[in-house]
Amino acid sequence: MKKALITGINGQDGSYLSEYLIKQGYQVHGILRRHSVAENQDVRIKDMDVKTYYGELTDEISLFKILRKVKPDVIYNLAAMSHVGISNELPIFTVKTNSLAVMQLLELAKEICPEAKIYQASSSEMFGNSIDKDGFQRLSTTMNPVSPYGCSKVMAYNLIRYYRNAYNKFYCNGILFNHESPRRGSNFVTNKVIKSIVMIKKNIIKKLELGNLDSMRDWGHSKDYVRAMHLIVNHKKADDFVIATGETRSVKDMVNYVFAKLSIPVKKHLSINKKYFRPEELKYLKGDCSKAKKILKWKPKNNIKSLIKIMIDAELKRLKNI
Ligand code: G4F
Repeated sequence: MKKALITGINGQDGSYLSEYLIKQGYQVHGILRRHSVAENQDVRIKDMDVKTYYGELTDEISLFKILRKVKPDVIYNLAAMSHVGISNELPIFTVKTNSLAVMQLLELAKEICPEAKIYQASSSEMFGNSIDKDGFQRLSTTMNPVSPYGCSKVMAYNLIRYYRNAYNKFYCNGILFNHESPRRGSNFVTNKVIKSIVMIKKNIIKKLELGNLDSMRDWGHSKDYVRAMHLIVNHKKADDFVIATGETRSVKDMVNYVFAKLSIPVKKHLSINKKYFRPEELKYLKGDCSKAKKILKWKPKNNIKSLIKIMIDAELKRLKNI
């Protein structure tokens, strides 16, 4: 049985990837960060057949011990300080976790499991406000990040490419555009909007407070994107790929759509709070995933409308069960 090690296994992507890899016949191992609320420690993976270890990417000793114990065939590095807004409050921690820790991981893997393939969770946030003339971002688009998070991910992206070339390793980047699901953290905009509007519908809360409504995002479903991760790692050549839907919508359109779907008037229930604005906003993302379509034969099964439906239904079900 092949062994996969997932950092960030209890995250949205880590949990979907675990399910997917188990179905593909992998033995799945994962690193769990200690959480002060014990119930939240492994909340997304608690019923899955995975082996977990307490660890922390910035704690190189824990990483060393886990790599030596598991000796993985493939490592999916999904752990990160993943909230762009919060990276402005925690810039040093963001860089330690998202960049320096990746270098530690690469150095340790080189010594302990030199044959292991590595997948790095790279991000469309790396492009910042660069857009090609045709309105897309792709591998050749200049990286011009506009947040500590974006900067930290550019470093990790380059480290993967450097180690791949310098040491002839099977290390790859998936540049994933925004991807959501019912398992998304509720401080990311899609899940915040959907949870709040469903709760307004149920008379549990009265208002939804948001920040910048003008930014545009290319939103896909996390389940589709973990499928792409596996394809990237199993392609015959180590390479980097953009994973996106190729469609973009403004936050405002997404919010209006969810309000309309639940037949609630927007004006009465939506307000803007400056505290959710970022020092510099990434205004527009639309990914060109034609390389993944052509080479990996990957394409997303969901679009923004099917994704929103899945997320609304899941939230309605969750509220019914509590
Ligand atoms: O949902 P978001 O927080 O996602 P963001 O910043 O695009 O980052 C996500 O996608 C990246 C890929 O491009 C990942 F790398 C990253 O880890 C993360 O998964 O915000 C989306 C947009 C932003 O423009 C934000 O300013 O929504 C805007 N927004 C407006 N009001 C808000 C809010 N975002 C959040 N989180 N909360 C608000 O109240």
